[in-house]
Amino acid sequence: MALLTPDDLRDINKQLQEADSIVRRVTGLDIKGICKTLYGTSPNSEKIGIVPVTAGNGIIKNFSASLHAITQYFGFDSFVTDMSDVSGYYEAVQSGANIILMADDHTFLAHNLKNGKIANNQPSTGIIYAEIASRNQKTDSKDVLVVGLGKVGFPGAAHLVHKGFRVYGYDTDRTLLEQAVSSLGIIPLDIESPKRFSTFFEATPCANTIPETLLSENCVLSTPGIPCAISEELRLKYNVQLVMEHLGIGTASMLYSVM
Ligand code: NAD
Ligand code: 2YH
Repeated sequence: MALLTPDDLRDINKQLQEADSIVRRVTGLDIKGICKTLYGTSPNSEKIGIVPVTAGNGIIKNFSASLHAITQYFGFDSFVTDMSDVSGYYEAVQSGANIILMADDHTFLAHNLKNGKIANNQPSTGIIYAEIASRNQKTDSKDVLVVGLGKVGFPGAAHLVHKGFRVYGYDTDRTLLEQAVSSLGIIPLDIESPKRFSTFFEATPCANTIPETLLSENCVLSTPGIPCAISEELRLKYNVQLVMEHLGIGTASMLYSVM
């Protein structure tokens, strides 16, 4: 699993502001508005405890600080514990946290201690990026292409199917693609006879996963995938409306889903 790097998290406030502005342009709602309509929840004085975790590859410089900045950006009361791991968890609860945010190399979770709800970053991220794609205001087409059907992509594809979209899918892993076709009823993308899409949801850890032959002018690409699915050259050539941010949108989705 790809780990975030301190570089991915540089200027997180600027990344969030830019993401908010493009999400507004594409959907007519800001990130908070998307979360509210998606989950039907709103913050209600929750206090968030962010616990650094040293397991596996250890602390990622800027990770906890970025979660702090993200939670503050979305208007939550939050703090980072001085201690890490189990001691940090104890400190968070003792200091009055109702929601715990913590991540190791495999799982990034939000756990609401008041109502017991728990969220995993991967499906939460997939669902919100898919929701943003589904709200592309520039098209009436119900066709959407999902590239990458892993732990983020599959739940996003399922969300789009559930919302009534005609979902085309592609994954280099044939088994995952076949599973998505049989369990969700998505249409496997025919690489031999490409079709142009106005809406894309991409969730892979690879660059250049969307070839030029699929792009249409002013299309929306909603992607949590790192690195970016298209080159800067293609983005400019097709005026692609790119929603891509490294941590905040997925974290907001987790938090609103556990309220
Ligand atoms: P995953 O490994 O579970 O799934 C990735 C899928 O992409 C795999 O099924 C793989 O076969 C497929 N794939 C790889 N190359 C491909 C290609 N060229 N064309 C089509 N499919 C291809 O990973 P994941 O947990 O779903 O994460 C996906 C990406 O999302 C990663 O880059 C991860 O770092 C990123 N991510 C970002 C955020 C965020 O907030 N921005 C949150 C979670 C994950
Ligand atoms: O970045 C990650 C993993 N890819 C899991 C997230 C799922 N998308 N984990 C962050 C690890 C943070 C570290 N343990 C810390 O600083 O607390």
